[in-house]
Amino acid sequence: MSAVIVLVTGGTGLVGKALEEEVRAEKPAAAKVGGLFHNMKNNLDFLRENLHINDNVLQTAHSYGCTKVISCLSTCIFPDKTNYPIDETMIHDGPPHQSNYGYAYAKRLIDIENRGYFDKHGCIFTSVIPCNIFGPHDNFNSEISHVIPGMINRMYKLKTENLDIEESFKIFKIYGSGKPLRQFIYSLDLAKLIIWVLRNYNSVDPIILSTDEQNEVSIAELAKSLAMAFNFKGKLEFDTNKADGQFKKTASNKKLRALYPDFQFTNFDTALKDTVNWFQANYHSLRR
Ligand code: GFB
Repeated sequence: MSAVIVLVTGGTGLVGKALEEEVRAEKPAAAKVGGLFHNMKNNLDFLRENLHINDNVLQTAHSYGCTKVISCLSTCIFPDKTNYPIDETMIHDGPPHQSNYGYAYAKRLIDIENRGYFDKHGCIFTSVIPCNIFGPHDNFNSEISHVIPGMINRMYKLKTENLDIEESFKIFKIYGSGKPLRQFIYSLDLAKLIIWVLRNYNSVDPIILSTDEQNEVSIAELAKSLAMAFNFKGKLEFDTNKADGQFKKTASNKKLRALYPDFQFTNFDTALKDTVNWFQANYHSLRR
């Protein structure tokens, strides 16, 4: 019986650490990722660095005889002007949102390169398309992070600094209008689904790994859930000088549900509270 070696690139990051909890693995480098504001300022770097990483990982995997590779794309790579819900057939149907075109085009080319390795060498190099991911071991640096870790870091600081000010007088700034809609997947759920894909999904065609469409929340609702998780007693206000980014990227998980109907996603508020607790318990050693 040949040994199954699971190589996790990006083993120190959000998804890599979640996968590590699922399987013991090695830890090399995976992708250049970041939130809306980091992408907006650095589209060229997101394009070039991810193109290099993607091609190196796939070329090295092939040269070492890897029989299967699962790459992570993202629901933000889909066309900005599209019909909803988005599904796996729509990746290349039009330009992505201007805010993250570098990352989006680099990730779309993984799908193209996967098909090339399949056509020429028969490799099962495939990809999964998660919605917005959050959880322990994320990058909480509020300058470059995604919305959930960014908000967690900022709300924690608002609560724990300037203790001479009554918390009910403190104001938490939600960047943008709060109107954009997002689906969020807990990193530990995503890790379980990636292991399921490794063991059971053998198509080169990408598969969306997202929570259900009806679980989509607005950024304003997210901020309220986070205030509950922190027991924050202050006010929530919108900083509309900051960009909203894509209004929505509602993705259908119909293909996943058809193949894996009994998968249970962690309750969003429970996952958010677990992430806040992890952040507070690891504040002095985490990436922020
Ligand atoms: O996760 P996020 O940064 O990226 O979410 P996207 C951005 C949305 O959250 C915008 C609002 O509507 C922001 O105005 N927001 C509110 C905040 N407060 C904050 C905050 O403190 N930090 C951040 N970052 N946003 C990304 C893509 O889009 O999705 C990436 O740019 C990647 O390439 C990622 O694919 C998954 O969801 O808008």
